[in-house]
Amino acid sequence: MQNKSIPLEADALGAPYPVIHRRLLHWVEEVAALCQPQQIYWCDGSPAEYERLMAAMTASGAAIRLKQKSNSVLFRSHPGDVARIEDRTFISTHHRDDAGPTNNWIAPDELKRTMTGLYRGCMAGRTLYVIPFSMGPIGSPLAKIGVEITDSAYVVCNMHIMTRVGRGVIEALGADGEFVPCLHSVGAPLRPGAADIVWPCAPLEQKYISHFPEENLIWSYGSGYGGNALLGKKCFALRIASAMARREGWLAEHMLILRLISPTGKHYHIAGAFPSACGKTNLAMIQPTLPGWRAECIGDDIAWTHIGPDGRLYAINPEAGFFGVAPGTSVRSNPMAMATLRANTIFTNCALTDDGDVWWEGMSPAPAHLIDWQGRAWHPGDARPAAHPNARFTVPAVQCPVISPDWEKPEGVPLDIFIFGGRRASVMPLVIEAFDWDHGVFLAATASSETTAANVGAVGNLRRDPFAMRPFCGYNMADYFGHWLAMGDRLGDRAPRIFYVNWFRKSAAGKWLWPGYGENSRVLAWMCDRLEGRVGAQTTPIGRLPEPTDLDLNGLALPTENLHELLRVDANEWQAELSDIERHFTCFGARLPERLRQQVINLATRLNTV
Ligand code: OXD
Ligand code: MN
Repeated sequence: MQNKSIPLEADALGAPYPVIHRRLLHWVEEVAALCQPQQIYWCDGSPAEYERLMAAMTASGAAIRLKQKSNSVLFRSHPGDVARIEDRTFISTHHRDDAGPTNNWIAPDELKRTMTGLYRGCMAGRTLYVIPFSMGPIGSPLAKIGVEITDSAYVVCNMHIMTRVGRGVIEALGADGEFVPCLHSVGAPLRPGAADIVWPCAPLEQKYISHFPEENLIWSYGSGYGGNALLGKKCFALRIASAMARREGWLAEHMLILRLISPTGKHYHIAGAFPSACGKTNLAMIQPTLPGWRAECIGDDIAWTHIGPDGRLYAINPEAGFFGVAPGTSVRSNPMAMATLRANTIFTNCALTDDGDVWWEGMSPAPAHLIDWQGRAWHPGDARPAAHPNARFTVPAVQCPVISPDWEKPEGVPLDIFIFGGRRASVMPLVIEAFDWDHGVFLAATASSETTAANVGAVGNLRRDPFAMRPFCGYNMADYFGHWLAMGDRLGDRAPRIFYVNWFRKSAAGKWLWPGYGENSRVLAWMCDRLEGRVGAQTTPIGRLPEPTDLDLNGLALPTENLHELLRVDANEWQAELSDIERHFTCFGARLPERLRQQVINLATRLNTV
């Protein structure tokens, strides 16, 4: 370590670069006094720093170097620390109603008291790392700064990839710039002389992922898993940022951003919200199969959007890397992701091959022997998966072969289309075009999806996941719907067009009806052609759908009955859906915007008049 053991009382707490921000220095001092680390280390974000930390983690056995991928490593987490934990995630506001019915709530005083008790002495024997980071390119008018304190070198290395870390951020902060303090500890103090374990963390009941949106503050304790520990991502860029965005008149969304380029060279910018592990990364890196169409990736998980000087909505990807789900990623499903992962990647909870590479379910036929994600021998046919279903890769976005040359444009890209969706085996057709903005907000507010392994809990249960933001909205979801309606009013006729998709509909025999992946470009092209008024649609009670002949299916051997089923709107199924939507909205009580109540009435009327 370069700036090793530094006494806590040292001026400026041992930062290797000038820090003139008194509030930041005070906060670091305060946290150090509470958490009692052995030393403090200020990150500079340099490749040398990454290499030193990785070398130390490799030497300790926490990281395994991969022989087949340059500068890449595999980590294996504790088996109880593999995913986000929504049950242990809190939005702590003074009034419970301000967190709303979709969030867990504990009053700030009580939560801080409990967590202060946990933080006391929690970094004993460990290093306190200070990570100054920027969400968005440093200096972009849309970027925001955070400082994460953590006792995990794994977190530091992941933050290097996922955000812009270091000295430049401290310079941008100056003496009194705004930053979001993000405090993280794995919650596993080391007694003097005790050996560390490979993946330190705290038991489930001591894990807390806490947000104080009224003071832009994040406290996370007990988990080293990405979504709980890389605090720039879900905690800052979604939960805290969504609350900031409402106050300041913009949107922080769980969305990929892509640029689709038509055969005539016209650019369409599309932002798409899908729940975790529902194919955002695949769509973000889509390779269109439709002749002449091309796509560039701008982001795969988060979009911050602002109304620009021309009245249009502009989006940036605040992240610098991809923290993607590995299982299911293959040369067929996402060749661009596979190419992105060729080097400089942190893999977590993947299986290890005998020749020193990673493997996961869905990548290729299983090798005859592997070491599974828990370090045990594995053979094809074993009952348990070799990689954890939520195994992840962390990789720099710039390595993506189809990253857009404009992905770091400080002012962002102007959005033409919003897509919402989820994973549903039935009921929801392949694509719906909203009648107007309010109807689009209604489609998004009632989005539903089967749960995935990205959260600890049951997989495959259908739940409403409004805007794919249920786990990430930092305030009352009913107010969030209202904010979207208000943004639509401000955007007027410059608002992006809204669509809803479902790539995951199945036949009665349980087979996928739509091939997905690159073929999704056919649906995207229909959307773009709708914008241009070049292609038709049929009006149904639930929105506008393509007629079978409106989709360009040239070269795709799609059975006619599949297409029919993909575009079928079943009146009985939709009556049941309507009742479920009414139940879903009930939990928001009087806070639900009247305009969404009206949408329910409109849908009921349309269903009853067919
Ligand atoms: C993610 C998630 O990691 O949504 O992006 O869980
Ligand atoms: Mn996500």
